[in-house]
Amino acid sequence: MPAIVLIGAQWGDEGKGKATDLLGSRVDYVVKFNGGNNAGHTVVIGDKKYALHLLPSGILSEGVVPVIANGVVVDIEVLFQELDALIARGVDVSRLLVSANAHIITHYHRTIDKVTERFLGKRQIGTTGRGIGPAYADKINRVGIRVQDIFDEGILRQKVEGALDQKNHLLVKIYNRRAIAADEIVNELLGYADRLRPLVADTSLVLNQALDRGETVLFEGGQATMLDVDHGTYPFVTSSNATSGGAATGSGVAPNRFDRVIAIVKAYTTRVGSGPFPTELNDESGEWLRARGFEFGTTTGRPRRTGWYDAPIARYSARINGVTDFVLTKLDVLTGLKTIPVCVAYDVDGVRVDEVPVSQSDFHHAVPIYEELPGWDEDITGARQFSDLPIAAQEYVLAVEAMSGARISAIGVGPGRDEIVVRH
Ligand code: 2SA
Ligand code: GDP
Ligand code: MG
Repeated sequence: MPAIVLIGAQWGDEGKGKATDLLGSRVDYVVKFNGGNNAGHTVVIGDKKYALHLLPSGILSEGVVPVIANGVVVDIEVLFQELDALIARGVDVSRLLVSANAHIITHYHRTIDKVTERFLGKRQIGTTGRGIGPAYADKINRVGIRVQDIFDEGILRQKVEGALDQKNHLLVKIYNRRAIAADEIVNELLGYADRLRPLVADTSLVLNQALDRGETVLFEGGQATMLDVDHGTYPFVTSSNATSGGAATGSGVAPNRFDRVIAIVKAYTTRVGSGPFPTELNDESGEWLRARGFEFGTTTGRPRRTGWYDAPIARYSARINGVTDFVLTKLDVLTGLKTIPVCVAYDVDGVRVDEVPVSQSDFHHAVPIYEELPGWDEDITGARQFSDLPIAAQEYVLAVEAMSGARISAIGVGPGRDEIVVRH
């Protein structure tokens, strides 16, 4: 399995960090190809808990080369803070590589993210406020600053001045904020150059050469399918391609080199931020799921919205991403329910719809059609084989698998590194 893509099937926080960490011992490179420090991946190793934002989860695996590829937006201050925090905990971070083509999140991107959200009022996206959208907007507008620009003061100054021409007009005239001086940004970025220089590489070349040697590369998606800027619930999405196609454009590794696409899917559904969510529960069941699953943002601490499993979303993910395997996580959270509702289709204005509707307004008012599956009471956190699971839990997995469009190859039964059932 030389090139594996691992992505989120729903709205994020499915447990991608744990799944990446699990595969870590068997891979040579772990590549982050989209997003930035809006991601929040929790990895639990023994009694230690790590929350990673910008760094790929593979940084915790000995011998793995973690790579921040060209598709990522990098807040360099955050990068060094995260590295320092790991160094203080004894993690070896010396192998990290950062693409020379990755774009940089600056102070003005963070400011614009926050003020735009405030001005949107009721229509706000519920962003993480990390400057992600404005940094990608600059990339597409061709006024972005790339990692390589930091090593050429003349170019850097020119680019920052160009970007600020537009931004300052917006900040001062529209948002009533103070103008940002180019010098302030240039000096801050130049201050990072010496520490950053040894990490910077042509990561597309490095990764393709590794694949040529038969080494294994894992591409770890940030956010998830339903937050993808093209395939998610636009405009309530992040600003990058979190689907498997993003692994190719975001890394410079061609699509025909990918062997497997693993989608992480939670045994129920959560979402942070605004936007449609058909199976959302605004009652005690939703509270129960949030408390049992500890559903609070890893980056912002925000309570996550919660709801039942949505099979049309899983099927949509299987299709958009070319999923070869699902990892079904957090099955243990459902223990104790008498019956478990699973959404099998939607009712849209009195018509049964089996797929995620292409019309956003249809999706907004889609009403889930549920099938009730029997629950179980037994503690399943000690299960390691499929046959260790109670029959009702086995049947839940098989029923969900039959509706979701790809094989469920592993099942999460707890947050710990070893709390997993692998199906052979
Ligand atoms: P942004 O900041 O521009 O990417 O926000 C746009 C939308 O994308 C959602 N988004 C996320 N959803 C779930 N998890 C994310 N990461 C953190 C976590 C979130 C946190 O792992 O818990 O801590 O709050 C993540 N990142 C972005 C976001 O909610 C907006 O809906
Ligand atoms: P990511 O963004 O997809 O990496 O997911 P997060 O780390 O933001 O959120 C997933 C949360 O679920 C983390 O707190 C994990 O430790 C936890 N987790 C992962 N898999 C399981 C599981 O199978 N069972 C339980 N109970 N927790 C899990
Ligand atoms: Mg997360």
